[in-house]
Order: sequence, then C-alpha cells, then structure tokens
Amino acid sequence: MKKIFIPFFIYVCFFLNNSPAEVISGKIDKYDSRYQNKIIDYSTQKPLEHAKISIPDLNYTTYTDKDGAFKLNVDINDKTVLFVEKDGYKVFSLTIDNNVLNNPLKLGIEKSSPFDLQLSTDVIHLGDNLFSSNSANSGDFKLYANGHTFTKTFSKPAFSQNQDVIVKIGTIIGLDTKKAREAKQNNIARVYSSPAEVFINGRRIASLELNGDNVEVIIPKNIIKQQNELRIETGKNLFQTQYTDYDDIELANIRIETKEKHHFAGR
Ligand SMILES: [Ca+2]
Repeated sequence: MKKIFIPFFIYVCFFLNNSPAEVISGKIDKYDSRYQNKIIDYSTQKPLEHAKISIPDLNYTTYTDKDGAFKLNVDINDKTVLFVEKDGYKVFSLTIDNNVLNNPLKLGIEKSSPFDLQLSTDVIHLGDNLFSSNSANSGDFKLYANGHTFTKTFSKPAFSQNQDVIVKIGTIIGLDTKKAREAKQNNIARVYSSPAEVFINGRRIASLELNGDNVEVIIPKNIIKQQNELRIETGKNLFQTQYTDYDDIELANIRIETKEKHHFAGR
C-alpha cells in the first residue's frame, strides 16, 4: 500500500503548492497540457511555428507547433540554459529551473539585425570541471570544460555615431563570486571566486560578477579595429592556494550587437 500512496501524496502537494486553482484534476501528470509554453514574435505578438527549443545540458530538443506552443518533457534539477532558435530571429537564451514545469513560459523573440555578429550559439563551459555541488547552478552542468578562456575573433561591425557596440551574453550561470554569493545565487558557505573578465583586443572592458540573462558590455569604440578578439576568462577560487581552481561557469549565446545609445540612458 505504501508504494501506491506515497507518489500520490507527492503529486497532491505539488499541485497544492503551485497551482491551487487547479487542484481538482483526476489526472496525475506533471507534464499536463496546462503547462504549455509559447514562443511569439516580440513585435507582432504572433505565435511562431517550428522554433527550435533546446536545453544543451540535458541534451533535449523540441519544436513549437503551429500555435507556437511547446512542452518540456524533461526533468530539470537545477538552473540550466534554454535556447530558442528560429530563422530570421536573434538566438534567444534564458536561465530556467524546474519552476518552468509549473509556470509556462511565454517568450517574445526579436527579428535579427544584419549587423548582429553571432559568435556562439552553444553553451560554453569554462573552468576545470572541479566544482562543488553548492556552486551557483552546477547541478545540471554536463558539458566538459575546454579550458578557462573563450576566445573568438570578429570583424569590425558597422555602427553609427549614435550607436554603441556591445558584447551581449545571452546567459551566464555558475559564477561563484562574492557578489553572486551575497545575492544567494549559490549555497557556498565561505569561499568565493574572482569575477570572470571580458577583454577586447587584450584590454579588459568588464568584470562579470552576477549570473543572469542578457548581460551587455559596451565596447569602447576607440579600441575597435578591423579585426578584433573577444576573450572571456573565468575567475579563480580566491581561497584555494595549493593549486589553481578555476570557477566553473557556463556562457551561452554570445554576440556583438549595435544598439542605439538611448538604450543605456541612466547608466
Ligand atoms: Ca573549478
């Protein structure tokens, strides 16, 4: 009897906690059709068919149907990166966790601009593959680190006087900096790492201290050349003196964009 009742009890709690209005349901299925996610065009708000949805850490891919809807039939244990790709649109990435199974996503994606330079659509794991399970969102890290730096070259983008040129990082997870710990992005009690750093042509232009989506770094125009190099280096555990322990992080969806300056008003 126990074996029958325990799973039922768990599911009842699940519904009570997350969607009290929908407790009355004979169907015990956490991937119920009520949990439909949707992809729409950001400007027109129209649903987008056959957009590719993927979660690289979980090796999961699905597509939207004719109504722009999709389900996530996958177990999500910790924060991970979800990608949306559709021809003619900017690649979109988002940090998700298992809350998406109860709270459907409605994501508006933007048409791509001919001036965007997409440098990576993958999830890039930087570090040394040594990390604590208390790290910021490491639970679902499955991809192997290829060292502690990401380097990519790009040609000079076209931009006008009124535009800024930015490095846009769609998603960052796993940073275990002091600020990330203070923001309760990880569960590490004492130690922390130095921030990740962003360099253009060898000059440091930013430190990345917090995990999140849509991180934008302005590139000073005077350092932009015909051929440029973006380098991102992950930080180091500042409390490990016996050997170098690089902070294991994941970066997704990196591109160079131009943006009208007023977007940065107030910064
Ligand atoms: Ca490490």
